[in-house]
Amino acid sequence: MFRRKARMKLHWSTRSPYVRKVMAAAIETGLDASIQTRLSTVSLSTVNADVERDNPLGKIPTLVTDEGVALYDSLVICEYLDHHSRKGRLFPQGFDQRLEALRWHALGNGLTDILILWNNERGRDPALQSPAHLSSYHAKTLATLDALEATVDELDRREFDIGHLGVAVGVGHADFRFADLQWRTTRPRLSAWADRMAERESLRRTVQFDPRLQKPA
Ligand SMILES: N[C@@H](CCC(=O)N[C@@H](CS)C(=O)NCC(=O)O)C(=O)O
Repeated sequence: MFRRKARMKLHWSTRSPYVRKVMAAAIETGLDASIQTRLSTVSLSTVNADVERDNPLGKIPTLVTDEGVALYDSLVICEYLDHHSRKGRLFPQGFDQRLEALRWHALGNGLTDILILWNNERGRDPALQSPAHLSSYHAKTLATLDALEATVDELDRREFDIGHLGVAVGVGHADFRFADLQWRTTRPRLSAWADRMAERESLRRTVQFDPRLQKPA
């Protein structure tokens, strides 16, 4: 059969949780084969000129569509893919359902944001690290994981959407960068839910890895 030529370009890396979310959304929506990934290394303290040409924010993921339009951030890209989907629906149509999905996504994505900031802070020269920032990131991470432990059954009752993806990527990033946190030991419901999510094809095929430290399983 004819295969659609891969024409969309995605600034991508194996380490980024936001990229993971977009690639998982591409798999969920059946559009992954239409995306050409381009390894783009970014950090808060450097500028990647190649990424900046497509996105002045210099962030990944950035998707350049068939028409040459650059899209960011990850949630916008997910909605674009969902709109062109031949398969699932990640963004519910009705307002109430959509708002609920976006709220769950915001919680999971907010967790990801905090973990990224925390990992950046603790990766700085110890003399420059701010104890106040480190302890605030720690406290907010634990509070978010506790809130998810208390409410994940509600999420579990919903049909899979962008909310599940946002939360699964957030807790996945905690596993990836903060194994030392051992968040699972006191949060059995969230841990079991995360394990079930991780079996989903889109999440199985997008497990993060750091090529400097490890090879994919
Ligand atoms: N809100 C953005 C966050 C993207 C983001 O911060 N990506 C990181 C990589 S994981 C990045 O590009 N960092 C470089 C920078 O912030 O300059 C999204 O959802 O796409």
